Amino acid sequence: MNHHDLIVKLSTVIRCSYSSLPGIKPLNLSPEMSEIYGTMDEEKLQIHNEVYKCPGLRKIHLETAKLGSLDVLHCVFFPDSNYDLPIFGADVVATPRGVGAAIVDLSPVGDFSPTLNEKLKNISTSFNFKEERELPEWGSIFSSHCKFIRPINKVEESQFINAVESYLTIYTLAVMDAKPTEGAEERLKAQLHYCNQQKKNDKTRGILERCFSKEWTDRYMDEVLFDEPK
Ligand code: BLA
Repeated sequence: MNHHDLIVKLSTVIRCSYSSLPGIKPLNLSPEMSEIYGTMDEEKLQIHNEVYKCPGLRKIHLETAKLGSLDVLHCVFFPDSNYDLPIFGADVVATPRGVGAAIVDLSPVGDFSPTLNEKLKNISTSFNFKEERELPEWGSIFSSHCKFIRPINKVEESQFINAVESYLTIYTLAVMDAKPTEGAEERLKAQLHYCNQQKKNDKTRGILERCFSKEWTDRYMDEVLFDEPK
C-alpha cells in the first residue's frame, strides 16, 4: 500500500512502541475484517488491521487504510478496565493535497493521576502547531492535552510524529507500571462512553458508508473500531 509519508512514519513509531510492551499477544480478528479490499468508482479501497493485547490493555489496534483518495491511520489502545489507565488514541486523515487532520490524545476514563497529568501537561505545551482545529461536540471525550491540528508543512508533520512518540512513551511506561486497582466499573462505563461518542463521528461513518454499505459500516464500527469492552 502506498501511504502518505506521515502515515508510513507514524505507523512505524506506533509499531515500535507497542512491540516494547511486555506480554504482548496478537488478538484474533476474523480474516474478512482484518484485510479488506474493494473498489469504488475504479478507486482502490484497502484496509489493514493489526490487533494485539497485553497485561493492562484489552486491545491495541492500528488500522491503515486507503479509501479512494483518502489515506487514513487510526489507532486506539483500549485499557483493561481493571487497570487505572487512560485510552490512547490517534487519527490521521490525508489526501493528495496534504494532511487535513491529525489528532493524538490520552483520553481519561477517570481522573488522571497527578504524575500522569503533570507529564502530559509538560508534553502537550511543548508542542505548538500553527493550525489548531476545533473539536466537534462528540469530542468532549478528549482530554485538555489533546492535540488536534492540521500540519501546515513537512516540519509540522515531523513534529506531530514526535508528539505521538512522546505521548506513547508516557503511555507505555504507565502501562508497564500499572497493577489492577479498584474502580473497574466506573472505568468500564467511561470506556463505553468513549466508544459511543466516537461512533458519532459522521465523517468516519460517511466515508465508510460511501465505500462499503450502511450495514457493513455499522458492523465494522461496532465490532472492529469501537467494540464495547466486556
Ligand atoms: C475526522 N475522520 C475524520 C475525517 C475523516 C475521518 C474523513 C474528516 C477529516 C477532516 O475533517 O479533515 C475518517 N477516520 C476516518 C476513517 C477511519 C478513521 C474512515 O479512523 C477509520 C476507518 N477518529 C478516530 C480516533 C480519533 C478520531 C481514534 O477514529 C481520535 C483519537 C478523531 N477524526 C477524529 C476527529 C475528527 C476526525 C476529532 C474531526 C471530526 C470533525 O471535525 O467533525
